[in-house]
Amino acid sequence: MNSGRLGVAVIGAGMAGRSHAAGYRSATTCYDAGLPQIDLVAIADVNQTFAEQTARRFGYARTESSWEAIAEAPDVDVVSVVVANQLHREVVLGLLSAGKHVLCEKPLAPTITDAKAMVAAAAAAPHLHTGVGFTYRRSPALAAIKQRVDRGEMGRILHFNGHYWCDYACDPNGPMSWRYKGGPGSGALADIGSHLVDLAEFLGGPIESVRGAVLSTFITERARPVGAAVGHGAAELSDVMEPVENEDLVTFSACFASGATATISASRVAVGMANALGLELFAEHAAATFDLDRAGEFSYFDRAVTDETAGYRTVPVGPRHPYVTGGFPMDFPGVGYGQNDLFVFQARAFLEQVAGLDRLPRVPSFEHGLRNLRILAASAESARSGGAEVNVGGQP
Ligand code: SOE
Repeated sequence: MNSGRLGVAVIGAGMAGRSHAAGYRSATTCYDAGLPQIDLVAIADVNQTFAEQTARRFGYARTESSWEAIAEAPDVDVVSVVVANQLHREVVLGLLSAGKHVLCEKPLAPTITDAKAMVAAAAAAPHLHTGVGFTYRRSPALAAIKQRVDRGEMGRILHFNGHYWCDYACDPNGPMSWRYKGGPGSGALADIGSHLVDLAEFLGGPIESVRGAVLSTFITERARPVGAAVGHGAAELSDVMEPVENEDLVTFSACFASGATATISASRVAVGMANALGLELFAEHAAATFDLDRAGEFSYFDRAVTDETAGYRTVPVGPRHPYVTGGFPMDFPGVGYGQNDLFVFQARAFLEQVAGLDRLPRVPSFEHGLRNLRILAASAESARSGGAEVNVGGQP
């Protein structure tokens, strides 16, 4: 790496790949100077049409048709891996071997065995930065709630309740894609539940065990698309039906090491809820709630307020809160932001990490990604055993 320059590439030009590509481009303009020169070098995808559309749209210099071409590119230093979960291990290990810094999308891998190999490869290359793309922790509102937890102002955490409800799988005529492949726990639990599990630990600390899990699959087969299916999109369908191998809905409880409890539900069949993430955090002295549909604010209840103004109050996100000052062009209180901004803050944090600046919270490590998978595995195991309590540490 030339210390005065970082070359960036994104492998995968689907929905999330485009978000990473846009994030790196915007990361060069948010916050003050300090980053070295960032060159948007390449977008790689086996589908050259997708790669070219994304490269042109977000200003990347060229396209590649394979991850190997990115690994071999001397002008690439930082790579986002945004392909199907089943490909994460092969691609990430190849990039690390080629000396690239790697930000891998969540979940880290489809299996704990794969994730352990990725953790080992990262540990064997301590000069390279690696991380997992849990973007919701970049929400200024959630980061602000986390600050109050960490300062002890809320007191002992008692209960985290979270939901992440999508409806991308509601349509039985939705095409088969990688999201519907893999064993129990690789569906809604891995795809969207992994975000919620990350937020539960982000706010509540380590989760020790899972119990009462139920995995449900309502649409059991889907038609293979004629062409490529991108993200959650529709596609022309063939007449070949394939079995859905994982869950549409998951609910479970979890026990934090602190003694607190989490109640979690993740669904990809929550009709009408395209991307509804919300949580409530109840503690000894206070409580906080967040709704992604109103991402520019959070609500807060403080037991110390006993006069006639007692009650939940709406806190508009603003310059006092993380990521806002310098991150948004307009940074006054109540400024709105969306999910795409979270990819900007994530990209900025990773670029700063690689550049040795470290002014933003680091991206979660591969070890954290492995831990996240162990909790998902414990949830799937709890479901297999009729809701029995399963220790996270007990996962292989
Ligand atoms: C956030 O972008 C997210 O949860 C993705 O991580 C999932 O893969 C997608 O299915 C829904 O949106």
